Amino acid sequence: MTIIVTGGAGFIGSNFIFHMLKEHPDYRIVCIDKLTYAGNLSTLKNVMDHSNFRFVKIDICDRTAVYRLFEEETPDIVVNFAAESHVDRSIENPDVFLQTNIMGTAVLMDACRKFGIKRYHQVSTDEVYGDLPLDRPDLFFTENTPLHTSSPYSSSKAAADLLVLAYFRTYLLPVTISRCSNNYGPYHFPEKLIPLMIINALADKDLPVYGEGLNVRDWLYVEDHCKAIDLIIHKGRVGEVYNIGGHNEMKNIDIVKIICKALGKPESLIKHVGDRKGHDMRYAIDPTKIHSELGWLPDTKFAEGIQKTIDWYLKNEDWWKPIVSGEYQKYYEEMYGNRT
Ligand code: NAD
Ligand code: TDX
Repeated sequence: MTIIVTGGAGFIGSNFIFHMLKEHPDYRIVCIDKLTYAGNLSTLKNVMDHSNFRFVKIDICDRTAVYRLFEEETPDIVVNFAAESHVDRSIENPDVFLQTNIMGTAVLMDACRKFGIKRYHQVSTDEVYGDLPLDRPDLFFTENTPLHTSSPYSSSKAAADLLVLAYFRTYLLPVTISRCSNNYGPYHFPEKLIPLMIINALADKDLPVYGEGLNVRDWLYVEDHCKAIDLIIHKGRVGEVYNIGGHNEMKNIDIVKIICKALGKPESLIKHVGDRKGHDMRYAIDPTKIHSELGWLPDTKFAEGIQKTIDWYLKNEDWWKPIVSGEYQKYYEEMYGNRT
């Protein structure tokens, strides 16, 4: 079995590669990644020499390079994690989101049609459903919730999802889609809420909470997401969408306070800053389908997962220090410098 994993030098893709090499030692895993600012080869250093692993630097929008690789590798399965993934960046510059998230998905699926494939899996997000009101805790996203996006990022992911379903219906491409809630864990790029707060708190820097911090996200430990995708590509029904989430809704401000407490830092570091444009209020997944059809349930409780994550950042400064010292400084200054 050969699996192409796109975006495997990023946060979730790399965790998925580690999971698959451990759980399926006889599978060949081929990672393709453009190595954008979010892709980091040092993340993959422990598997680079693994006999069943290959890394190739490819942009998924580069049709010639993608076709050449498919011809060489004749993959059985493709799992597409590659994407521009940060909502704030999509608000500043939507263009690259449309290119990678939509056109890149089309190129990959065209390659799947041309060379044949057992399964194409699209890693999508709960953000395609838009948001839920804070005063209706009884409401959850199901797979039948209409797509109703807020940001250029979520719109590009929703467009890709529709394209994937169109390739299933029109060309009978054997596809599946998963829509997961917010992930956290090791190798999470420090532009995202949890790693940003851990790293700023460690340096006694301001902790920039957007608006009042009352927005709710439904957090899932990354390993549980990887297990769910492993199940879907083996046992999921083609043409189906599976929501992934563990009923772990939390307000942003509470997450930041938990991080302060765990690191012994004062809450006075918290600084309320200007809100994100079009900021989604609440995400909450109903995971009934994946639980009842595939038997998936998350294994890691938030209290355990956040401690493991904090410990990982404490022990792995050599991974994140080079990231936050380079281009990231410029990004941080532009994104947060004038945010009042
Ligand atoms: P990430 O930004 O950490 O990693 C993205 C990876 O894709 C990077 O390695 C980057 O170099 C690569 N990439 C970007 N453009 C590329 C291109 N044109 N060609 C090849 N590679 C390219 O993202 P992540 O958080 O690991 O998210 C992975 C996937 O999961 C995305 O599709 C995202 O939409 C989805 N998702 C993320 C979350 C979350 O909480 N992080 C939740 C649900 C779904
Ligand atoms: O500095 C910050 N301050 C802050 O208050 C940052 C970076 C974020 N926030 C808030 C915005 C959100 O309400 O925290 C919440 C989480 O923000 P992000 O970490 O940027 O994640 P989110 O926008 O929820 O999107 C994430 O989950 C769904 C991923 O980045 C997406 O790729 C995924 O699809």
